[in-house]
Amino acid sequence: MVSMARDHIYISGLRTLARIGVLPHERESDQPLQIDLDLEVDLSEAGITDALDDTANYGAIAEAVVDVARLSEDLLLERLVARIAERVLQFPHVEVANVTLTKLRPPIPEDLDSTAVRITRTRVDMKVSGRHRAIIALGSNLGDRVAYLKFGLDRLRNVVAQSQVFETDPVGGPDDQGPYLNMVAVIDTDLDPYALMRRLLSIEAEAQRIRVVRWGPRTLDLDMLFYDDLHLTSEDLTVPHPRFAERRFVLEPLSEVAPEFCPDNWRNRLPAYGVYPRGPLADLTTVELPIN
Ligand code: A4P
Ligand code: MG
Repeated sequence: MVSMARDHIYISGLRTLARIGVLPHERESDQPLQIDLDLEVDLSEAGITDALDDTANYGAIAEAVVDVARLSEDLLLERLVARIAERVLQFPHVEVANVTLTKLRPPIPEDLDSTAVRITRTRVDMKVSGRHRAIIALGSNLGDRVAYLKFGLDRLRNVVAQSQVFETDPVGGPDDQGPYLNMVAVIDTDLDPYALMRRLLSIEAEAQRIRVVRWGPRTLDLDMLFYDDLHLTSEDLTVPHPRFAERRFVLEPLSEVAPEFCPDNWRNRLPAYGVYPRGPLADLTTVELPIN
């Protein structure tokens, strides 16, 4: 079974002075705090592109977090730590923020080293969601096709709607190609269309690495059908996908999640060929499905 990679960026031992606390003397002078961040970020793209835009910039995050603490007038660590998490989640690519906030010299008589609070917040908790909506077609005709579709959906993240799975006769390509499983997913994303295309290609590359098949058909094909209402034609990317309107294996699942994007009268206009509904992906566990 394919598992989802969770990557981390750590920012440890970030120290600053801040006005925090409920006691009278704590309201009058700053005291030392330590901030430790454990951020979940998808680093697979930056691992390929070597581009700072494809990761979370830890220098900028550290600076922003220290600013939040320095300007604090909060009474409780709980309040300040929540505001720090919120600020961190505003940075692109950060999916989950684990934030520990430590009072290095807590004003209590007992003999102790420090006191700390630790919280975990996600983009969903903070209602920071992608500002764009994209529709992705998934296809697989090699190996454990169900597992590849599940892997693709896992890695796409922020899936807001998904069609059922269709088993479909291959269109074009070599004669001896096996049947495909096809489906369509609607996702929220904060990536621009080019970055999203790079993400799709890197997910495809990861899927192909799972089973070593040389020169074989694809384990996972991810096509960007739509990105908001954008129309774009360039060397690397054409949106809407140039061939979506001619393909029953795309339109059947698309009609379940976004019928408004299907061309008029497509069911009557397109030649009939094998597209067989197989039910929701979550219900499919078989490695290879029969064609009928
Ligand atoms: N590219 C440009 N625009 C896009 C876009 N909107 N979405 C570029 C995805 N890719 C886009 O794609 C080649 C390049 O197209 C990418 O590097 C990207 O920069 P690819 O996926 O490597 O090429 P491909 O998929 O082998 O070729 P093509 O012509 O795109 O094929 P399709 O359209 O993806 O069709 N039969 C059934 N039953 N089910 C299928 O899923 N799929 C195909 C492949 C053929 N027959 C099928 C199925
Ligand atoms: Mg393709």
